[in-house]
Amino acid sequence: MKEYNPNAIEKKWQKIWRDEKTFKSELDPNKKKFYPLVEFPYPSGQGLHVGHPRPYTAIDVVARKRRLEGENVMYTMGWDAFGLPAENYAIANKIHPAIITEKNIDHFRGQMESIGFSFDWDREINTTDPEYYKWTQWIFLQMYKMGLAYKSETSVNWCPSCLVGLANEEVVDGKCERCGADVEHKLKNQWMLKITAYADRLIDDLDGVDFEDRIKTSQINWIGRSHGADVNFQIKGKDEKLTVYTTRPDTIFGVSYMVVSPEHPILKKFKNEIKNYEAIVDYQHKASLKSDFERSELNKDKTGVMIYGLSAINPLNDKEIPIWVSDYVLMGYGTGAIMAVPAHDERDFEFAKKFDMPIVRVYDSEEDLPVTDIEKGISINSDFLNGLSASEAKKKAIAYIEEKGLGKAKTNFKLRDWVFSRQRYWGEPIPMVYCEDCGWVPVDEKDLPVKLPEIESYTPTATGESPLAKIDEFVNTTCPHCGKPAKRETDTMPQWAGSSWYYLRYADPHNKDALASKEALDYYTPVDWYNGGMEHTTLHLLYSRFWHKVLYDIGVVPTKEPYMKRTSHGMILGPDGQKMSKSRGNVINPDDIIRDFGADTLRTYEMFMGDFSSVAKWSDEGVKGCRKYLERVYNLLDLVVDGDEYSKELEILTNQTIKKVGEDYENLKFNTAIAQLMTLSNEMRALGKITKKDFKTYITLLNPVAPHLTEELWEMAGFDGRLSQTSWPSFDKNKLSLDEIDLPVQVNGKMRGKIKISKTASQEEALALANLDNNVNTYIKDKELRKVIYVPGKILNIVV
Ligand code: ANZ
Ligand code: ZN
Repeated sequence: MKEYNPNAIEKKWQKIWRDEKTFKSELDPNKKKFYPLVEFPYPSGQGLHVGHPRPYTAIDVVARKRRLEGENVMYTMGWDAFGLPAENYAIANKIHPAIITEKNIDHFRGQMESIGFSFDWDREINTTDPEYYKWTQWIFLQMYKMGLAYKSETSVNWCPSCLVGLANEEVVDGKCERCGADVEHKLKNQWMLKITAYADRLIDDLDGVDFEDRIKTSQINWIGRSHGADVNFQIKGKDEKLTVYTTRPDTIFGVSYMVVSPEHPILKKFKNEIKNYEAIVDYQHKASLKSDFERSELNKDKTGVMIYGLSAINPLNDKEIPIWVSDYVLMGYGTGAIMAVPAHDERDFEFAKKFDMPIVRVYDSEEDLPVTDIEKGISINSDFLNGLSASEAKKKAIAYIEEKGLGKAKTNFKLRDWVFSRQRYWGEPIPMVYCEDCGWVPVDEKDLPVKLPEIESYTPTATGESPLAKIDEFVNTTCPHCGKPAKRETDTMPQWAGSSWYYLRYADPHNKDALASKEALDYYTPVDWYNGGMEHTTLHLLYSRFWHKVLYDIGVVPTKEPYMKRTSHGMILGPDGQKMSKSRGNVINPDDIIRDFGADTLRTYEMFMGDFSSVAKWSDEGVKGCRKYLERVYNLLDLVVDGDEYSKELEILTNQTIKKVGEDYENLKFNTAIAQLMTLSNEMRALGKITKKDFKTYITLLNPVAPHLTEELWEMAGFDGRLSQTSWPSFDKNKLSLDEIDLPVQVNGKMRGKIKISKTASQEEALALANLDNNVNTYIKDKELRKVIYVPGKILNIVV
């Protein structure tokens, strides 16, 4: 008996796969392609974390299985390498971020190779390579030409510690997602991408893809489409209307006051008419110190100031109502003004309670106020809407408002345009030039890429401008339009840029004339299956779907959607059940697991540790258990005897296992697949000898999870060629369940024993076997059988 030595086996096979290019995929229209994808990592200085291999292994299992099934699998890896950590390290240590990035990439690649992923390394990409970001810039230019990229003076979320503008998505609970500092607001002229122009399609096209429900739901909520109406309220005695956006025009008879946001232009416009203008200015100042998050989700204790000197008229019942200023109404949504219906809106209810405003019910129900559930009650106190359900009333109210010219139906989105400028060095330069005469002019496509210049200091300027602004040779250029001296844009793109289209580049990574050839895109895209973290559902996944649709509209890609299927894995927690972090000291390094137990153990454990889509806690005992299991598999080789058929005793279980493992791998149920394989190996050991065919099938089924060990066993058993080039076993439908049962035998109505017999056996066979059973035999021996009642598969009843 030889000893299982994973370190030697794994290095050996990794070298063979590299030398033989085992996992290379080539465009071949005669073969069915399969394009699985995992999110490419940011190559951080810390190296790979045990969280990374979970999705990579899972999709590697599927990729390896599909290859064995004969599909042309393109499984790839690359580096999303622009970003703040490398730049911050560069600032602190005065080393070019490109140098740090390259070092980190080498480290990551080495670690991944040591886990034995079946990536086609010839397709490796790096978003910081000018040959790559040339195309990121090219896509930006196409968007600019389509009117989807524009400059706008916007209030940006400004992190005073990172000195960088943040996208809304990078602000978590009012704090910078990276460093935790309180985010401030700052006005800046920034490049924006008009993702809102695609909001409807980003929701509607979800119908055509197979994404996990939780992923679809979170995208839909993030985009936040709502249907309602813009309704105009006359300002009393003025030639001016105050327009509100409401999703509940059916509640308009319940309006008891209006509220405008502190930034609403009407305040300045009527400053002379407003009697308490000073108090309002004071309130405006207080509101400016709060974030949107504090003003909305966190806003429990409502504040506000009533406007003296202005009032509004409800267009449906002509009642005069007061107008308030309050910070719970945001300027950036709808029209920045609302009609308040305290009986049926939670926020308005809180406000009305605090300031003692009238509360008028317009839906009849048993519940306490506020009744916000649209299903509850029928309309009351509402004139022509009385008696209707909310959905009927809503339709009727909108029709009425439109007919009378009081407003119009309106769809609104929570989604905002994407702030695309960063005042940082380590990102793709935005390929735009500013000319005094021509304004903003795009760089000629033939002059791409606009490369990042070498610079001395990466520190952003105190004014918040990019470090590139200090490099005269970079900034000063000529206008692509008129040829006069002009200045380059010095902002760079956000980290989300390069990852918005990388899956297209894998199809044809070395192309110099296009982001990928049409032939390659037609063959390989869309991605068949994309797995990634839930935390990327609203950012990366939405951004890349948006870019893809833009490319679809200009005929660059053949499909509307980039990814046909999207799944998400759960996070791996430390052994203490907490999120792994350096400060907690609960971080597990995959290198240590590979050194002590082997890559196949790491892979098996990560697939066995629990339900793939849920969080799972690391367990050292679990790792040891998986290692023991693989040792037992290694020793199965000693049981192998000649034989081209399955052992009779194992035939049913083997067929069941082929079916279950194949289905489970496809459904991300790796833990139950491995449990089934463990059961089969236990049966094999109990039997004491197995045929070559038993063994061959067994190691083929396990191969996607433990590829090195099984490939080695294949070779040791003397099978032909390589396991990775054999084919996936098929099961026999007729051999999935055991035909034999334990048939109860009664003598004179009393249970006397059980016999093992086929469900379809004849009465003669049953009687013969009953005679052979010692216990039954004592009751029927030498007796005359008066009657025999035999129900095949159920019972044998003998009367003597
Ligand atoms: C009257 C009303 C009655 C409302 C009712 C709701 C319930 P969603 O669904 O999120 O789109 N609203 C509109 N603009 C706002 C703003 N700028 N800041 C804060 N709140 C605003 O929400 C739309 C509803 O949010 C609108 O419908 C409006 O209140 C409020 F029983 O109008 B509603
Ligand atoms: Zn010019």
